[in-house]
Amino acid sequence: SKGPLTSLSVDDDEVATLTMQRLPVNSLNLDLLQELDKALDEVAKNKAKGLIITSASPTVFSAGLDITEMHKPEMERLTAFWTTLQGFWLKLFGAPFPTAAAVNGHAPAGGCLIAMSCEYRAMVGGKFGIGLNETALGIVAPRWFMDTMCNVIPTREAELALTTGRMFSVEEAHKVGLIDDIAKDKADAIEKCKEFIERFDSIPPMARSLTKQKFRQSALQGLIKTREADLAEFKQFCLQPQIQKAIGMYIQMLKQKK
Ligand code: CO8
Repeated sequence: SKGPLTSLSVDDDEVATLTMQRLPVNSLNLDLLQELDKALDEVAKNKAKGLIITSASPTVFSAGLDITEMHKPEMERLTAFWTTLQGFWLKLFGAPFPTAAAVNGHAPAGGCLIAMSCEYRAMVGGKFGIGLNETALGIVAPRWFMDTMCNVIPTREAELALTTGRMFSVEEAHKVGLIDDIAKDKADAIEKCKEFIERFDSIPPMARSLTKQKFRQSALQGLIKTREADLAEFKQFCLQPQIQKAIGMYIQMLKQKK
């Protein structure tokens, strides 16, 4: 009964919009990650001028990784899950075309990672949170999550945010530079993203993209060179009995919240 988990459209100005629609919370399971990854190939192939990522939910951009993928996992699927996340991040963070996130709701953990991997973020004002909260859940974000945050906010702020598992309010995120603009609503967020992308209209694309690559090269290489070890570390961490127990309890907690 699962339809497409994303939709991709391109407007008259050749700006592509990728909408995550795995409701209710766009938690990133293997299937959604695979679709997101394919969508990036599609955008590159169609030579869109830039990409905006947003959500079909009015309150959640993405709840981050689907925790159920990490609970009592089947080994082959767990490997595919993490490998797909790595590959998707490499493609998004290193995308040659301009990327922007219209963050129209909560963006914890993996949701924040997607937003931070883009070059620009407009977040809709409201009682939403954005941040890497892994530490608060007793899990350790991989080095490349940290590098992604350090590309957006100062290292000292990133270290403090990660060690405390801090979720930023929209205003706090704006103040520290984790988001670039606060939008009135989703349409305004998309408009702001489009304005960002169109700033490059008069810049030669090749020079633009090579410049971006140089800024991001060390973070990208950091994962490319350690991909196997990163996967092994993730699997080993995930399978520890006390981590399995913590994940199980967290799933229960989320379910009982209402
Ligand atoms: N994974 C799976 N299911 C989820 C997740 C998730 N991340 N988040 C929410 N759900 C489920 C809930 O259990 C609930 O299910 P059900 O309907 O069966 O009860 C349903 O989605 C709706 O959730 P809520 O009622 O909580 O929805 P709200 O709109 O009230 O709140 C939030 C939305 C704010 C997004 C809230 O759901 C939330 O805080 N979710 C958890 C976010 C989170 O902590 N994510 C961390 C994921 S870990 C990660 O991304 C990086 C891990 C790095 C790995 C490193 C290992 C070494």
